[in-house]
Amino acid sequence: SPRYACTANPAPELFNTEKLGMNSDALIKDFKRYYGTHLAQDKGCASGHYLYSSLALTLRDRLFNRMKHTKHTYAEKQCKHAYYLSMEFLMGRAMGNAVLNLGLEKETTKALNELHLNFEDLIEMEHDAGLGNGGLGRLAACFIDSCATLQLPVTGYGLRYEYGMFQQRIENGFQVEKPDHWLQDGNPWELERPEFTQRVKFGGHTEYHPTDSGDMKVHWVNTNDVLAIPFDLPIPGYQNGTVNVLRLWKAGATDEFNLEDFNSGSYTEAVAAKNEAENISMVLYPNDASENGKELRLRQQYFLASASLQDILDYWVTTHGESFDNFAEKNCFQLNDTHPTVAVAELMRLLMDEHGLGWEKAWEITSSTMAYTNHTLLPEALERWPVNMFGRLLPRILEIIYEINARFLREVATRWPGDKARLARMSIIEEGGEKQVRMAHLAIVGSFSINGVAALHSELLKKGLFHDFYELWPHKFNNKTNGVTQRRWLAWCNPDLSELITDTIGDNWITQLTELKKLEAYAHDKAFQKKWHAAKLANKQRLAKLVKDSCGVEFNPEAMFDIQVKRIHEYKRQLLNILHVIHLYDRIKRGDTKNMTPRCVLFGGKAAPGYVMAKRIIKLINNVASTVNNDPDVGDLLKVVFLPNYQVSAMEVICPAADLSEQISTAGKEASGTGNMKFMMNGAMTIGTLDGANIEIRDEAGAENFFLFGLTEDEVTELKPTYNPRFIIDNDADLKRVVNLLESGHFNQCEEGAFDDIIAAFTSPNDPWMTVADFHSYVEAQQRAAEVYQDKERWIAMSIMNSANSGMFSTDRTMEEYNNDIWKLEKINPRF
Ligand code: HBZ
Repeated sequence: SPRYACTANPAPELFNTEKLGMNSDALIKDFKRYYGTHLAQDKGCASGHYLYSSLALTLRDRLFNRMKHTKHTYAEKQCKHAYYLSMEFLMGRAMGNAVLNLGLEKETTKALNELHLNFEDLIEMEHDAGLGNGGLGRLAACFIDSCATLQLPVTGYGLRYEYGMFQQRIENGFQVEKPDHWLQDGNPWELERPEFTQRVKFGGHTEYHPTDSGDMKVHWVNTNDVLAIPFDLPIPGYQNGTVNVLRLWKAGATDEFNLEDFNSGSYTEAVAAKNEAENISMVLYPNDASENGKELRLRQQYFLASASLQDILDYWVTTHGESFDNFAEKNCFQLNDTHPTVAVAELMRLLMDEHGLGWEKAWEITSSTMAYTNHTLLPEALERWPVNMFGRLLPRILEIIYEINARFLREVATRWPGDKARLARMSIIEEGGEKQVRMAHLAIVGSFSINGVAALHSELLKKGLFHDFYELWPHKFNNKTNGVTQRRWLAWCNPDLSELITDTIGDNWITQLTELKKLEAYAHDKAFQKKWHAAKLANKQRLAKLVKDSCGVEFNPEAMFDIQVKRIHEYKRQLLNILHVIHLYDRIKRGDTKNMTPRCVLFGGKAAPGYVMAKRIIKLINNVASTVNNDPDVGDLLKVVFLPNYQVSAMEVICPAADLSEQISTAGKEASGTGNMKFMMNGAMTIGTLDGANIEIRDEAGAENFFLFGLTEDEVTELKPTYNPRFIIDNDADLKRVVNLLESGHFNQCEEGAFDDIIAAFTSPNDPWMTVADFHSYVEAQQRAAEVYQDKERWIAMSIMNSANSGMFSTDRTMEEYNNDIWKLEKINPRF
């Protein structure tokens, strides 16, 4: 638009950005100006929202100045840049993180005190940015935090969903979904950038026109275009002057769209057409493990890939002109699962159709800049798109995918002549029945690096799912064990423990998490143990208050806090946990309570709205909870809650308060897990299977500081053909009583048959999650944990050992590895 063309020639001093004060006086001055002038508030209306906004805007100024400066420094250095393409960034709240990373904690508190305001109250006003489902989305948020702290030139690209992850209410024990209109009060942390708007094509058809040189030029015409409008979010590093960018795209209607319909006089069609365009970034799909194959989802994926790549290529052309010779040396794209993988074909299209490169050159660039991270082995989560739908929506992209596939299959045929079955297995296009595009195969063929997210997971990818590809290209495969950022997940969310740690070993751990190892020396120090325990107790009191406020149940902070929070999925086995709760309840009812450790069991997590079994499991947990909590025989020995609406800000209260972290997936099913790392860092003990990153957690903590149970991945595979859960139940008196209680309808007195489907599922020989197989071993591990908990000193020592050995689970380490092995970026210090 001409409005954004650079025509004026202002005085150079316009571009000298003033440095803003970082003390409480400067903060107060800005706060008052925002509150009184910018937001026009006065003494009549001290609503929390405007107070929150005034502080947010005050902080944002300091972030944006650094963001601008960081960007200029990158441009000046002409450094290599990496782009993290992800359909999800589960950011949570921004305010606390901004204050911590700007180094303004003391000054902000001081400023607010002088204004008779309370920092915690303002923080609670902020709505979570829930632009993700779970682990994969939160991982993206931790990654960009660590990149900024490591001063790596990395930009995140995602979608600015109008509605984030749904809000979960519990009604009569059932999950009810409510829309999450997180933007309704505005978002002070974002900056709209209309001057970088892009145009994304959909539909239409392709035409081939010969050029003067005799080549064919492809025109993708008659398309329905959608505008992509970027919004930038500042991603601050830890007190280092770097502020990177997360650029989120919002969909908008083009002008012609409106004009055409306006001219033909059809007002309603014009509005409807506008909606169709704007719908693309309307809502986050709430499925975390299965694909629903909806066309709107494919639109979202292409919208993200196309807008982001065009943005990056525009920047390249402005800075380097139309030569792409050095492009691959200066750019790298990390694909967060297959969701943005259509980027492989889109980059080919842009390089060939828009920038005139030939196939070979374009492929050389594409296949040396794309890198793919896999997050799951579950077959139902592997993305496939019907070829018909794909061709209708993205005809040019489908042509390119076919050509990529044809060339790829020739390579396979040369390597394994005559192996038809292998060709069919490896093809990007799945034949037989409705033809499908296999997005994982496109990602593998188009990328120079393919990684899993924990050691076991990466091995299983090579052994199973991607074995054929591993045989062809072993050098592409690597592991990058996940992590979490200790800034949010220890320094920010657990101030009492952080202070104790810093007082003891200094504060280097905030950017060098392996420093925590020094705490080992204090594991048996009585005075230190006492302080460690006091911090944990205070955190448990804070969580008890949250539980009381949201569930009406009293948690006794002296009891063991036994916690499982994560998406509700059969493979994660919340069911196994609730069966153990029923077992404890049964023991209490039978009077078998000698030496029983009082426990408070907390569940939290959302079920995909269409996942019937997961929703039933929530109902079962709630029914068991109400039976247990209302039974006078149980008293303080056992309390159970399902905490509604588990989200990032809830985890900030939960993980500092946990004693026992439940990581109990069927071995071989959880790619990594990251909640397990947050709990460990905050001094919780893990009860877990040998799955995902649990294995590495146990290696680091020491086997004696981990409650291990269950079948290994090999044993699961081996047992499968002869698995007989009814036989196991009949031969385990504890489990038999649990199943009898369930079958008797004890937990569904006026809801006949409510749990029949659950019982049928876990008693079936075809139960893929093998809950019954692990029950006995789980109960034993729980009993060990309960016994150790009674030995307070021992438990505290183990808690310290877990925290002390959590050093490798920082995303700082993960990002160093991505950078050393995949991105190869130079660290840039903007010296703000
Ligand atoms: O990614 C998770 C894995 O289950 C977990 O083990 C791992 O730690 C984490 C980070 O690597 N996967 C997800 O969270 N997946 C999704 O949320 C998802 C979202 C949309 C989809 C499919 C999966 O279409």
